[in-house]
Amino acid sequence: MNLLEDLKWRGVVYQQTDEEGLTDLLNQEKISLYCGVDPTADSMHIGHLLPFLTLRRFQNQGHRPIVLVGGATGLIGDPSGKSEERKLQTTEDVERNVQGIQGQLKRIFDFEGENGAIMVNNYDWTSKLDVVSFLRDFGKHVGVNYMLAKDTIASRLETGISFTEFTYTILQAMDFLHLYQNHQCKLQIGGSDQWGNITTGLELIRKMASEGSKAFGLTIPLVTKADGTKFGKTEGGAIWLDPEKTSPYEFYQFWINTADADVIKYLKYFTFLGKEEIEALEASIQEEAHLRKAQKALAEEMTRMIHGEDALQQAIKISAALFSGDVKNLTAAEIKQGFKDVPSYEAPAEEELSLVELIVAAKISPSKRQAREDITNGAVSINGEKVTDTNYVLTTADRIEDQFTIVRRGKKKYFLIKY
Ligand code: 383
Repeated sequence: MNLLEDLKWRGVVYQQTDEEGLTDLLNQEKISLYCGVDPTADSMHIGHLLPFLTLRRFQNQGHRPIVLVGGATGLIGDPSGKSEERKLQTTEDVERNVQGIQGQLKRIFDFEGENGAIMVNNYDWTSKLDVVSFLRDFGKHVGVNYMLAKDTIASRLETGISFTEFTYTILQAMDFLHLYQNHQCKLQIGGSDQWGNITTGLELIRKMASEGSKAFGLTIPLVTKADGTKFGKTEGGAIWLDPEKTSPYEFYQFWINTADADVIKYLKYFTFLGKEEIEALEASIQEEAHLRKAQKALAEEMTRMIHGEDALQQAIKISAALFSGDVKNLTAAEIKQGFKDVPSYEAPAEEELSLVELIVAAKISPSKRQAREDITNGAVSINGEKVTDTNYVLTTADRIEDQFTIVRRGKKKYFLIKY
């Protein structure tokens, strides 16, 4: 399977501007190609991953990826896919966000060697341009009627669009032209929402670059879920790549919880596992779905890729401890990750605390009577060990690293006591 065949098998090709031409080009030479992201937050989320992982697949086949962070475009705001005008970000916010996102992208690509990745920021060439040159050198080549016909602009004509956002597509087109002229970049890839911006770039290259110049665009489908809900969102919001925003354990849990109906598609989209491995996992869903081998493979590949091997092993350890109830060997750092969404209670400073009083104060049981009953029934455990003595007194020995006591009531209800 060559690269484009592999991409098609994975289902990551949505639209191409010239399929035959690109196929020929890739058969003939190793190219440079790019994908961009705007610094609208200080971290990317998993909605950004697919285009960049696709870019990485090109690198694995010897092509050179150019990773663009939009320090300039982030100050303007892409109207694509947005039904309302965006709020302008401050320059300080954008600068901070550029740093965060560049750090994450650095980990996805290989910057060494013959086809080492290049990281660029469009602020470097856009900010130097004066308004007269912009209008004369670039604006003159892009027809307003051509722009108005773009879905992303047309869809905003009723609700309104500022001149600022209207102009956005020209800025992205200037990037493609700049990279074409300075880095021989011949292909831009992006999500399907980027089709309009990518084709404006091709238009500008056709008009402004030297004769015989030719560039290409390829878009990647929107990631969907079989049940129709939005991919990448949980009750807690987006799944971020930043471990401070979404812990590696939560990240691992997100992928582990993928439905059988989606998991093969996601293995193809997001992992670098090959056809045979993925087909074997597909067979295991038919034959032994309860083992959830495909989900485990997906969660492991993704957590290792984004957070590294140690964080993956921690996530597996936390998941196993929470599943079995055997939580006593968790470290305080692991507890912080695994019990983020669990109700917690700030314990008073005393060294000794009566268990009955504590579980009432922490609202684990509604009354002292109920608390005693729960304890005698064997429904309460401390750090994974059942306690049936209603006179039990918690001491510092019950604190994990002096910071936490884990209380469980019933089979699955966890509470965290903090000191
Ligand atoms: C800016 C300047 C360029 C090329 C691209 C850009 C960014 C682009 C954009 N992309 C989205 C973003 O930044 O707004 N105008 O959030 C998302 N991308 C990728 C992919 C996606 C798109 O970063 O579909 C999802 O992740 O293209 O929504 O010269």
